[in-house]
Amino acid sequence: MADMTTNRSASRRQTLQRGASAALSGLLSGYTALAVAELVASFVRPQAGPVTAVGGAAIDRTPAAVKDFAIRHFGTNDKLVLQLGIVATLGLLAVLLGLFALRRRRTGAAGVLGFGVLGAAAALSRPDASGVADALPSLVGAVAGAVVLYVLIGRLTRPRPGSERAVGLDRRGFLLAAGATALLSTGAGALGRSLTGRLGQGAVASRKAVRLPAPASPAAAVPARASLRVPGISAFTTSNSDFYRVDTALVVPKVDADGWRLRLHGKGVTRPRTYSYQELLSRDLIERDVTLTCVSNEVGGPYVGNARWLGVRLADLLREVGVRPPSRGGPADQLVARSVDGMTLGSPVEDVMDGRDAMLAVGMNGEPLPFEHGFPVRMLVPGLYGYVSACKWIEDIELTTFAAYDPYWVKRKWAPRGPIKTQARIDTPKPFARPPADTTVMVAGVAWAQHRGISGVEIRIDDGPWQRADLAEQDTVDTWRQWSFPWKATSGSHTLTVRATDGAGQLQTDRRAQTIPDGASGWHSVFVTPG
Ligand SMILES: Nc1nc2c(c(=O)[nH]1)N[C@H]1C(S)=C(S)[C@@H](COP(=O)(O)O)O[C@H]1N2
Ligand SMILES: [Mo]
Repeated sequence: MADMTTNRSASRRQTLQRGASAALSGLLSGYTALAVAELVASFVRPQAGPVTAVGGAAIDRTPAAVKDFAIRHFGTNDKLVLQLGIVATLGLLAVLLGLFALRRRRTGAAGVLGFGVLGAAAALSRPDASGVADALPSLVGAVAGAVVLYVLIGRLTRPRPGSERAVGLDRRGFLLAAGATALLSTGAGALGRSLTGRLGQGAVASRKAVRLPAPASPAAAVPARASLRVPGISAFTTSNSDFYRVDTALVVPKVDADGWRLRLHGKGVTRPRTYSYQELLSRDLIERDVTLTCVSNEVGGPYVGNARWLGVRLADLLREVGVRPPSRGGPADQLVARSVDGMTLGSPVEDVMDGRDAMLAVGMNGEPLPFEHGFPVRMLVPGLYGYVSACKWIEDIELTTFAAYDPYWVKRKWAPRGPIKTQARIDTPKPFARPPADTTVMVAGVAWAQHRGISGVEIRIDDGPWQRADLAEQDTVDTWRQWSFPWKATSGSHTLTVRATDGAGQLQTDRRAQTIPDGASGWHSVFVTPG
């Protein structure tokens, strides 16, 4: 009796061990597949790796509302969250495949190959896919993963030497094989990573070598009184490291400026041509302060920043190649910019050529563009949200019509035209702050209505009357404007609300709108409890 119990618990322990080992085999198979894929991708194209390709495909297929939610809640971490989600999902699937392979070894291994085919399909479907070679990382990785699963599961089901049982657990053999797999895969992954890192070095060197010329048309110094000395207010000029980043790129494109070309062509372009980076640098450059805003910025949100940009006036280039705006009879009303990663953004030709400082920017706050912000060249159109104007890593400009072509975001239900809505934001005090009561609390923030300017900001305490805030000096109509309001804070809970009036005298609407399809509107409020 006692003997039977021991036997039963021993066999249960062995079943558990086999299950755990099978799960581990599945994980190691997935790990090997990804590591080998990473190594192969370093030869093909880093972006062709399965996690990046599947992630990119997922981003493109994410409904606008979900994407908006992700940007809002994870901010610039949205991509990290996505990639971790993909890896966690793959891990789970790998464990299941491992357990399944214990019963059906061949079919389990074939399952790994199946996932490889899916990864390859995702890679080939990317807009920046370079050709069939993009399928290789997923396929080769999957073959390696399938072999690993087949061999490891074999160790679990092979007759144990000296055992009477038909199948048993060759523990030593399994652990040796598993250890070797882990080691080799880690080596392959690390090698892939370092090779990929080296790939970007040409681009890094080309950026280091850039000497930005002095602008032919410099910006005036930022007026000293454009910056208020209030603790907690946004800096008037946003540093490059603090500048928000919004894009769909899971891997930041590292473009070598020396090989970079910009093609300019399309409807009404009588002399299509291509520009090199040096050709752009040797032209007359303009330097301008411009505040950039994302259409996904909620009321009170962080996706807005102000920088000093250096670049080529885009309207000049367009005129040189024969483009006329629609108001002068030009046949194209939409300018579609395309980036090296296949993003497309469309701007109204009329806006670009109406005299505002639309530019192809090469410099940001005195430096060549950072890679994250579009090196070597990006577009900027003051007054338009980023998604219809601010193409980073630009390589192609095509003149077309709004009727003929929907760019990336428009295909995903965002509005074809995106002029920036007037907004004001309270930077300080922060929501739920508890400043000392019966003191003067400085309420302060920024307001923006690019290309129209800000002529007034008002504050309301609870349901009280609107009161004028003090405005800092305006830099230009294309920049945000700081404001402050000394508030005699009384104890209790209070809601502070802000609203702005643009340069044309138009009061900011209180109508609440979500970010989709053409930008959030409504007044920003902050709830505080002095005490
Ligand atoms: N190539 C590329 N350019 C892009 C995007 C993108 O996803 N890819 N996003 C646009 C959007 S929505 C915005 S708001 C701005 C943000 O620019 P920033 O990241 O430099 O702040 O870039 C624009 N240019
Ligand atoms: Mo955006």
